[in-house]
Amino acid sequence: MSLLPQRVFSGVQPTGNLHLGNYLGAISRFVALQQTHDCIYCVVDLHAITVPQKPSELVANIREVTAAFIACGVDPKRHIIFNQSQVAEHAELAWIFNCIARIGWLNRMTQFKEKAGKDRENASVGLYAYPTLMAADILIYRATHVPVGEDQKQHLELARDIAQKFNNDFAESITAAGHGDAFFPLPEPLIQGPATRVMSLRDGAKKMSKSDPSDNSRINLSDDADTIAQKVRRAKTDPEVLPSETPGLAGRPEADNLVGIYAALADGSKADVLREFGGANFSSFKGALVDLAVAKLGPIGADMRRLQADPDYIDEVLREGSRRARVIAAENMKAVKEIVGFIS
Ligand code: AQP
Repeated sequence: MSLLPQRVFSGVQPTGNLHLGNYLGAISRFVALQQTHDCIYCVVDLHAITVPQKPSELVANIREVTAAFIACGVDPKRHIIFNQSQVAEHAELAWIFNCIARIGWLNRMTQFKEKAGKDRENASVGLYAYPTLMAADILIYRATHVPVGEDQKQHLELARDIAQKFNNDFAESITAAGHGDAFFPLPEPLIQGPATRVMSLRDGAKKMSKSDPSDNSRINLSDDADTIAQKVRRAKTDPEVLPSETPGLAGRPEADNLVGIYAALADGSKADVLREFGGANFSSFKGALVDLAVAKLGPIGADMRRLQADPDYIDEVLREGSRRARVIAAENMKAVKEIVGFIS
């Protein structure tokens, strides 16, 4: 294997309603990894148009995600923040990966099945091919680690399969071009912490999601303190008190979810939370959760609003990040073209 430096890549779709799940499952992890890795964080706008988007809303949503990255603590000077459509190599490599990935592999993707629903014939080709573009997003930087929520695990496995098949199919050419016996690393998912799958506040069996028609199902990063308090107080629970140990959360999805959210916001574990709140009823636990959520998310929301009021600054961050991303992507794309046998 060639020895590649460790590099982190991840992305968030600019599809509006950025929520606590996106923060705890992904963006808060992005922030932590900055201390130990070179990081590239992408606003994946090409993915957003796999379902219809209004152009004016898409522009605002791209700026919202960028503002969220910065407000949560990603440093655009030390690391790279950019939007995907400014680096054409993502789409270029995705085409090559469309020719590597097998239809049978894509047919197994559960996110496509869920998002396309019953009207599958009418879903866009882009929605179906989404995972090959995601593999290209990661591998165009030869990234080694990808922080994501639980729901992206299957897509990451597909990215690894694509990298492996590319390395196998072109093994001779890879070696001849001086890249050792593998050009792409097999990217590792980093699915970490007590809130890798934050559930809806209205239904403990459903993932908290941007597209849930009920705004009460999620805490948006843009919610003010009163709204956060109202949503937490109205969150579905069960009639029991909180258990003192984690096995007591089994079969209690809503309780498990709120305890996981508290643990992640407090930078602790579910066991820590239950040590403190075991035996408490939900009204007192929810009171503590409101205080913690407002203390953590309030400043992020305020900073996002401040940043979004200065679109020129945000656009400059994206331009500069894209310029730096393009340097890495162009070099890797040049090597891929040589490996595949294109003249350039
Ligand atoms: N509920 C969640 N819990 C933990 N992590 C989550 N992520 C999303 N939802 C949760 C993680 O956030 C990152 C960015 O997600 P995305 O913007 O690419 O899109 P998504 O997963 O499709 O987000 P939604 O909210 O679920 O959107 P819709 O409603 O359109 O399906 C990813 O790392 C994801 O794992």
